[in-house]
Amino acid sequence: MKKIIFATNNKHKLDEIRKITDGSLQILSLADIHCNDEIEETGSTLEENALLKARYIKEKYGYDCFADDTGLEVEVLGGAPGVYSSRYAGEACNPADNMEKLLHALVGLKNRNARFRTVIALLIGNEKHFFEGVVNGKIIEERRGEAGFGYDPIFIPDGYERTFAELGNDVKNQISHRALATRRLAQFLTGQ
Ligand code: ITT
Repeated sequence: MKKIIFATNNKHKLDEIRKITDGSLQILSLADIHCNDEIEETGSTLEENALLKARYIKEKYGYDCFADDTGLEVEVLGGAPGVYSSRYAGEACNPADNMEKLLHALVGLKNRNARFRTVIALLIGNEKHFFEGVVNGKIIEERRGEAGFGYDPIFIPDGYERTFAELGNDVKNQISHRALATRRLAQFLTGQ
């Protein structure tokens, strides 16, 4: 069976792709290859960061590898927080701080358009491929819902009335930016 590394230790992301590829690939995490290195995300785009992580593993261990990065891009803020989504309110901030900063930046603004964008970089053999998943939606004015993580309580995907945090993980995992990008990757890998 084809063996490939997913440069993450996020169990939720691993479970998701294992479910989508349905046992047709052997997908190993960083923990599975005993890699405890902190791979710094120093790029200025999602593409750069995803590639940086995948390249680190490919160069150090020689395995085919893929990695992802995700950001929330708000139209009226020119795409911010984007690649800086996890540390929008500062290095030591938490999701509540990030949401508060974003809600504050949008006070009184009519244009609440935003999108979640996931980019996956795959290094396989001598080839490099990118896969993208996008979900368009709106930032509401206050937090709603408990499920999910990050900015989920303030984001309503287009076509829905509830936030990702209210919709819950089952619905979110069907329609999310990460699920879309992951399905594109899985299609490519299982078709090879
Ligand atoms: P890694 O260890 O895999 O890098 P991470 O927490 O950095 O995990 P991402 O790069 O995927 O996660 O995402 C960066 C930030 O974007 C994340 O910390 C959240 O604030 C936000 N984010 C990403 N995906 C999200 C989602 O599905 N819902 C809400 N917020 C999300």
